[in-house]
Amino acid sequence: MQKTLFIIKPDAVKRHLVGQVIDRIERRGFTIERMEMLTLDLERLKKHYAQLVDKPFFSSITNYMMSGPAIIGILSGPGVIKSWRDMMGATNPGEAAPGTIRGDFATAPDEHGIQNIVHGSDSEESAAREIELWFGK
Ligand code: DAT
Ligand code: MG
Repeated sequence: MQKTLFIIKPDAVKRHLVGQVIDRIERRGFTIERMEMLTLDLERLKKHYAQLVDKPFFSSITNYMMSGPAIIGILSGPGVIKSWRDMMGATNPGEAAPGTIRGDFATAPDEHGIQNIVHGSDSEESAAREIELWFGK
């Protein structure tokens, strides 16, 4: 059974969208294996987004991701990595299709950068790495 890390980001928590996102997860039939609310820390965010630390917008990502509590957890289900990414939609909300979480709920990028509601691991390797980073072995 495949597993993936998911995050419901601080903008979604502030905008009271947690229930609607979890509703979509459950309707799709994924199992929530772990789930907790916490304010993400810079040290682990640097590891989580290791491929982006050198980008000019990296501080906008960490400011956003630490701007309030987030929901972080583990989903399991057949093909959950790609399936959850499909449900999330494109990274830039302006390009995310209607019917996707980002397409339906995310706000347009502004001077604070991209705020796009949810995270999902992008491969089996990322999923294993991210699950260990946030939840341990
Ligand atoms: P995704 O979250 O779809 O996996 P990613 O891993 O490439 O996308 O990037 C992680 C987050 O960083 C993304 O959700 C929003 C932010 N981000 C990515 N590319 C960006 C860009 N060009 N400008 C501003 N923020 C960006
Ligand atoms: Mg990513």
